[in-house]
Amino acid sequence: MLEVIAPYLDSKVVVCNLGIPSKELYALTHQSSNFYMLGSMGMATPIGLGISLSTNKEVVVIDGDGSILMNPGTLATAAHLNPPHLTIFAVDNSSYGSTGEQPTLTVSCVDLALLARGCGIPNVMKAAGKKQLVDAMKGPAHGLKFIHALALPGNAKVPNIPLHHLEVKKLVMEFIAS
Ligand SMILES: Cc1ncc(C[n+]2csc(CCOP(=O)(O)OP(=O)(O)O)c2C)c(N)n1
Repeated sequence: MLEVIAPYLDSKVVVCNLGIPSKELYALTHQSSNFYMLGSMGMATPIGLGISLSTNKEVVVIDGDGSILMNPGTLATAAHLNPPHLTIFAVDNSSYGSTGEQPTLTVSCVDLALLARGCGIPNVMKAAGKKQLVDAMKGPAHGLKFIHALALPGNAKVPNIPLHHLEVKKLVMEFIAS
């Protein structure tokens, strides 16, 4: 799935969920503005929100269903603060993919798009398949966006990221300040 949206991440600050998604993003399309989350499950969207409130640059958060469900109140905070250049791309593979594909509650009772709408996020899109994912990434140009991206469970085989976390932080901060 990330390979479909990779062309739309160019020159944006990208805050990526921990585990396999970050490794996949690094392997696909590394850039100095990619913040690869390490360890802090549930913190990709809060960190992306904080960054988007302090810069005019476009910010994309790549989050996961398990992580969002750990910290769902952040969606309400994002809606309330309503930063104009933030996209939350929620990869919903209905599982904690990075730790062995244990099912999350999106299998049974939670619809992340409805959750985002209920929290007050103005632009909420559900996307499955290449065309819908691309359309969702392309527009609308302005305003807080939440893309509920439906994915099948299963991980790409990707190596570890050969960067120290402090180096990652430094590069992202330099990009934001540039
Ligand atoms: C507080 C905390 N609990 C558990 C973990 C272990 N952990 C790391 S990634 C992950 C799964 C994340 O699932 P999801 O957000 O759905 O993303 P996916 O891996 O499926 O892409 C878990 C449970 C952690 N890092 N921190």
